[in-house]
Amino acid sequence: MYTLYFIPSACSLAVQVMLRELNQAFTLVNQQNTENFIAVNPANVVPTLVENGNVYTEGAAIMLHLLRTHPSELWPSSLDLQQQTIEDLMFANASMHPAYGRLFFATHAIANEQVRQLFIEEAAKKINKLWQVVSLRLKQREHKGGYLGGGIPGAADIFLAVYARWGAHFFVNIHIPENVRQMLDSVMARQSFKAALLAEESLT
Ligand SMILES: N[C@@H](CCC(=O)N[C@@H](CS)C(=O)NCC(=O)O)C(=O)O
Repeated sequence: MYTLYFIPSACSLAVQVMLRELNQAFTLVNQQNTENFIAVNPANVVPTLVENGNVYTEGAAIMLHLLRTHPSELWPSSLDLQQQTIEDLMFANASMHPAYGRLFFATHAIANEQVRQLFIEEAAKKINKLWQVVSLRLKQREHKGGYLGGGIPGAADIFLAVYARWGAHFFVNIHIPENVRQMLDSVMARQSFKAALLAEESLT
């Protein structure tokens, strides 16, 4: 059985949604209430997943581990589609996640209000460009279903839905194209996503 350390609304939410999509049992632990969490993950970040004494870190790597350990249509058999799945996952985790991360960084690290807002607006421009890339990828794959992962949300779709929620914390215009908005809304409307949010809430 898995143990997932989380911070409310953080990227760990995506791993919890994936565990639910794959019908895996898990215990949820709020990292903010965990003494000496650094002993579990020296990087002191979530998601951190533990199973049978093995500690798994790095959101994208955790997703790949789950996809390959628990066979489902979310992990395609063809090498080409696996490559696409990995590329989408890395795009979400290594491009979109850090782009949103700059908004949080500015909020915590820049004391001057004007400078902070300028920084946030610049960061939002980059985020908007990345959402355009998602929009293009979705258009190119329209015939396969409404998600990057095809007819069912894949790891990248789930991560993107989690990041998109973060925009509401900032006073800046983040433009999410309509076809992406629809995809994100479908992910958030899934039972797995709603249950994951409720589970976090109950431990917060
Ligand atoms: N490269 C890591 C980054 C994880 C990360 O930044 N997690 C954030 C939440 S989204 C976190 O734990 N922040 C708490 C902190 O930095 O103290 C990954 O992709 O898993």
